[in-house]
Amino acid sequence: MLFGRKHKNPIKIADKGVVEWKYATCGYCSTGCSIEVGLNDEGVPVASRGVADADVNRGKLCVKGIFEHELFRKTAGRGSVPLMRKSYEDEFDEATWKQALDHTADEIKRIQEKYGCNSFSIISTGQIMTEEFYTLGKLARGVIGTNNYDGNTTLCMSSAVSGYKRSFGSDGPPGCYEDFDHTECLLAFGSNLPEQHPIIYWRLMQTLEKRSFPIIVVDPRVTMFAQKADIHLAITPGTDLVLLNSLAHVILDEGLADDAYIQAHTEGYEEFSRLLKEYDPESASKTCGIDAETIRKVARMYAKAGAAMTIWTMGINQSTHGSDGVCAINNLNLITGNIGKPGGSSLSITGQCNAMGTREWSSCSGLPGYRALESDEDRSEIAEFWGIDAEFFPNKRGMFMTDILPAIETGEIRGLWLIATNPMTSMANTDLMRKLLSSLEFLVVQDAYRDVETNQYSHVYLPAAVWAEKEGCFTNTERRVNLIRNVCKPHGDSKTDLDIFNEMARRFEQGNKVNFPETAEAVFDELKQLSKGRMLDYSGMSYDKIEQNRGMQWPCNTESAPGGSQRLYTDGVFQYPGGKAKLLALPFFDDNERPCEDYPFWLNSGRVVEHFHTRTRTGKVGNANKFSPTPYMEINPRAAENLGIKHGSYAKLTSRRGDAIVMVQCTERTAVDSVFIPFHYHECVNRISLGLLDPHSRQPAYKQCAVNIELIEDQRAAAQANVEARSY
Ligand SMILES: Nc1nc2c(c(=O)[nH]1)N[C@H]1C(S)=C(S)[C@@H](COP(=O)(O)OP(=O)(O)OC[C@H]3O[C@@H](n4cnc5c(=O)[nH]c(N)nc54)[C@H](O)[C@@H]3O)O[C@H]1N2
Ligand SMILES: Nc1nc2c(c(=O)[nH]1)N[C@H]1C(S)=C(S)[C@@H](COP(=O)(O)OP(=O)(O)OC[C@H]3O[C@@H](n4cnc5c(=O)[nH]c(N)nc54)[C@H](O)[C@@H]3O)O[C@H]1N2
Ligand code: SF4
Ligand SMILES: [Mo]
Repeated sequence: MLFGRKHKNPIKIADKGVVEWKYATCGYCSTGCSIEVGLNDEGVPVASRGVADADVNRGKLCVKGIFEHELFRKTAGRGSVPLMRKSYEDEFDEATWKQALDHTADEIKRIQEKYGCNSFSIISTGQIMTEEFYTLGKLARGVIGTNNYDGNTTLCMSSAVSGYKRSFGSDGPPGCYEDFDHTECLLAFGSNLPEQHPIIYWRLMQTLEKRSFPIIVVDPRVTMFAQKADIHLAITPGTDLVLLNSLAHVILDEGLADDAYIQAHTEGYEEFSRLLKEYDPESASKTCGIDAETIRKVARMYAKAGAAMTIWTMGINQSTHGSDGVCAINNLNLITGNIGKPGGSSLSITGQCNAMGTREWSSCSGLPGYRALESDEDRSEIAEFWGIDAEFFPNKRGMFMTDILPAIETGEIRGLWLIATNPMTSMANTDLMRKLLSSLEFLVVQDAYRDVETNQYSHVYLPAAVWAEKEGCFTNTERRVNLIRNVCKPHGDSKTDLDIFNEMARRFEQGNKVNFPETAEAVFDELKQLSKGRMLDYSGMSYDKIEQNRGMQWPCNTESAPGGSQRLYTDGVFQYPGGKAKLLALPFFDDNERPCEDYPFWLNSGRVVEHFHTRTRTGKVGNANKFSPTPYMEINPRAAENLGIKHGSYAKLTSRRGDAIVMVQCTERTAVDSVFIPFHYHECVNRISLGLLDPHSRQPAYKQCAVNIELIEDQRAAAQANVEARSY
């Protein structure tokens, strides 16, 4: 047999007939890759490519980005006209935009008049443009006037937001990808970077080719990242806080802390160090499952490195101690002086393409530009800018998404507007979600796809344009604002989210007093004015400059470096009055549902590289869907053998909430007492997940609960049930 390139056919790159490339930013994850979409001579998008001179991705794209142009042509399930019906049990009728918007506005007014302003709720997303977020915020807070307005970022980033605020006095990730080039030690908590942020991982690998430094991955599962790590800490689920406290214990105990930094830039040391005494490695190891010597070793490596950084994702955020976990990471970096310096950072790896944009500008948790509803000054400033009465704003934020949905059951919430989020599949406890959404007096779903599961219960469906059918900005993990140029026109008669918000505003009396600019660029100019002089200063940016620089990092004024600022807190001055960061004493309480006799396995859930979330998009793109079209579970071969379950067969999982059928994949990636299921499939893991809430961030602990696993006798029926569970 012959091997080697010499004997193979040369690789041929198909000529797609591209005559023009248009600049955009990828619409899936928060890495923020610059992408170009190629149009043929008929103006049809036929190819995608990474932008070579973009600092983020340097010409690369992952498996999702490289097929992104297919979104425009794979239109199965896309919404092309508005739909309406009296009850979710009826069939939909097609409607004009005027009918659908008039009816929606009437229902909002009716519900607000009858039950009070806050009984109508709005839940949005991390996946529309910043300009759209800002406009929606203006509409929700300044015109409709409901305080029960939040986003799906509560399922995703709210622990990071809350943790940053508690430690530093403000949200805002302080570091950047370039920190990899300077760091001497990288600690990663609950992040599967190679699959979920493939291009950030590739940046890391590029650095490692030139210079070696230790990578320590903390994850109960042997992920691709764990396999690449120098040290993998297979932690007991839900106990990261204990490990973090213990690392800090060793650093203080062995005199490895940066005392000068602590003295100059932090407060709260006394109480913090007092609590840490309880977290000696021997005691901690009993809870977190990492042996004492390893804890000491990692603590020493981290503290002795010239610069060390921590990254984390959902393994920390989606936990009953998510916010505390983030603060503990910040504690670790404050006591070692690793904030705001090259290679020294607490860098939360963000989730959705514009999860940052919503934090900055949507007004979900406050007012635009990291302003707070709780501040008299901020309320007056925004009221004056929008031309409304400051009294119109509440002086405290309302409910989080995870409290809004249960409040349907108590009658506190009567009507709901869902924008680009699919809680029927993404929230824990599917049965409860079905009951809640089906009992609303009025549900309006605004989504690019009409086959999105939440639409089963809507009264009105508003078809939205997707990604580069629109124009606007996304902010990525490293605070880089990047641009999406309009590549092609919206599908069918769908409208951009910006147009939908603007049209809705006109249907309210107050909406005609407030200015709602029509183009994304004009909205950008408006929010830019509001950013001037603030931490998230955009004032040095413009669409053209953003495109030229392939994204610009805030803070960015006219005097900043060409691409903006790489890091925050370089001067050690934090956002709390007085400028000091807080070292927080964070006791650990074990409040998870744990495996027991009836439900002997830990259930962990997350993602795989080829799919994005609830698959409304990647489920339609053949090159993404073909890798894992079927709901499946990773289980350790020894556990499977004990249960008499074979690789490739179907098994039934049961929890206190419900049951689910999955295909069995035997792999050593999971420990004998735990299983892992990707959450991308409807009627799957969230039928059984629990999602206890973090007390500070109200984020669900999707990653921990207890389940039982059974062999299914009738495999044929199970296969059928499994097929039915995939809606595409
Ligand atoms: N391909 C793809 N990429 C994506 C997405 C997608 O859907 N598909 N979604 C984007 C979004 S919105 C997000 S939020 C990110 C999520 O990105 P990640 O957080 O990296 O992805 P997950 O798979 O949800 O979870 C990460 C890891 O947390 C681990 N974990 C579970 N319990 C614990 C624990 O107690 N402690 C620790 N330390 N770890 C634990 C899991 O085993 C898992 O490997 O990905 C983004 N990128
Ligand atoms: N068990 C378990 N559950 C989880 C998680 C987990 O790890 N485990 N992770 C959680 C996390 S981190 C997240 S972020 C959530 C995600 O949960 P969701 O936000 O519910 O999931 P998506 O499928 O991304 O939903 C986004 C919707 O927006 C639509 N859309 C896309 N672009 C546009 C647009 O431009 N305009 C409009 N109007 N619509 C658009 C899509 O078609 C899709 O229906 O899931 C959470 N749920
Ligand atoms: S890494 Fe994220 S932003 Fe980059 S191409 Fe892949 S999905 Fe898109
Ligand atoms: Mo997320």
